[in-house]
Amino acid sequence: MSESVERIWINVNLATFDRSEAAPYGARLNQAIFVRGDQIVDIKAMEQLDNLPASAELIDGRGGWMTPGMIDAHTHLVFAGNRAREFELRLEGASYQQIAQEGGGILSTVKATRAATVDELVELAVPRLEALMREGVTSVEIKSGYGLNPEAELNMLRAARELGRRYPVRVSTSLLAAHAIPPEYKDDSDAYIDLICSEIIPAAAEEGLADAVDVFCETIAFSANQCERVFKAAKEHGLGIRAHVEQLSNQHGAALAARYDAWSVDHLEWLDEEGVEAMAKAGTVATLLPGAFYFLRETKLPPIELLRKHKVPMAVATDLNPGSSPLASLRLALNMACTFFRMTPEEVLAGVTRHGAMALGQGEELGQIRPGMKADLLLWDIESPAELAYQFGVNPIRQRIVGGEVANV
Ligand code: DI6
Ligand code: FE
Repeated sequence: MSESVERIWINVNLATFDRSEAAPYGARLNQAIFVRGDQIVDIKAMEQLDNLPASAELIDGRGGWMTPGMIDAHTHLVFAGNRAREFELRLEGASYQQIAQEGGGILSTVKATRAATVDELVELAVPRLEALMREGVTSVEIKSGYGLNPEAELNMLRAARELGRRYPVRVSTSLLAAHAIPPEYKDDSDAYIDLICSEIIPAAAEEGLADAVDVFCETIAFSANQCERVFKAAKEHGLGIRAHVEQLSNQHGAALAARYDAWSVDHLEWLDEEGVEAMAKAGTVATLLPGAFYFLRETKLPPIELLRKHKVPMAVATDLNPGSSPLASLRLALNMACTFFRMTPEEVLAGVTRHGAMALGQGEELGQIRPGMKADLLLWDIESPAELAYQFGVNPIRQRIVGGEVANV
């Protein structure tokens, strides 16, 4: 397809999520949207349309709603094995932390993932990725973190990159080597951090496999000091920074990551106001993960009011992973963020568009409908945008558009 192809969607209502639009959802009713190549080039009200370029392809939206493509800014969708047995154990009374401490949990997924080839990892991830795409995901972040040695960590990222080449979806990758302490370093987690900083990060950067690094800052994983070393190494290699923080306890990881200009800090149930202030100052996004909150039956709520008070942008993501959030539906995550966290439909939808893009360091190109942005768009058979957060289990998507091309799944 040549760069100059122009497509015009007419008769669409736009939920632009453009901050300069005053209406809720940045809504503009009855519009035409002009796309050239992979970019949005113009938006006009239908009544202001005069003669349209004869060469353009016209697509009639028939009064449907268009939103930016949905961005799932936190997933672990590349992995092998499954944790159904652990689910049974938890239902018999074991806790997530207990299972982790006894060598189950993340480490059982590590065993299966290390044994898989890159091709196998890709094949296993396909149904998860397709499920997300079918519901409107056009960008997805994928983490490593079940390899925990140089070869297996890089293989996970290779699988993630391969998924992005095979499918019409933008894949952004995070190196999460600091996810759990590997069995080989059971008694010397500092030596594993050395390995991450001196070998794994440089190799991932060299091969262009990682857009960012991620860490799990938690009593059952890595200390704030250890995470800081990873952030320093990431900075030296020009990688973005994100972090799992304040999920099960308050280790003050959010404030630390914000000091390193993190794009996003995620989970945040135990976040305090000091952390929120640090995030506001740094422009770090709060990525909320209601799937993990639900599946681990957490009761401590993330401090939504404080995040609102300090105007911290909030993203919402699935955290799709085998242990704490086996959730391959961003639409259901939207609903959960409303029901559990009392976020509004407008907030959660901004969380998978404008703020999801910011959480990936891509806020200048993705997540809003306005000229200059990439034409990643969804056309929905709905009467109001709130329906996308209200209902789940039905899929009112009519068209999925990535980089200006219709790419239905
Ligand atoms: N927090 C989580 O909820 C996931 N990782 C993390 O750092 C859990 C991953 C797993 O249990 O496999
Ligand atoms: Fe996660």
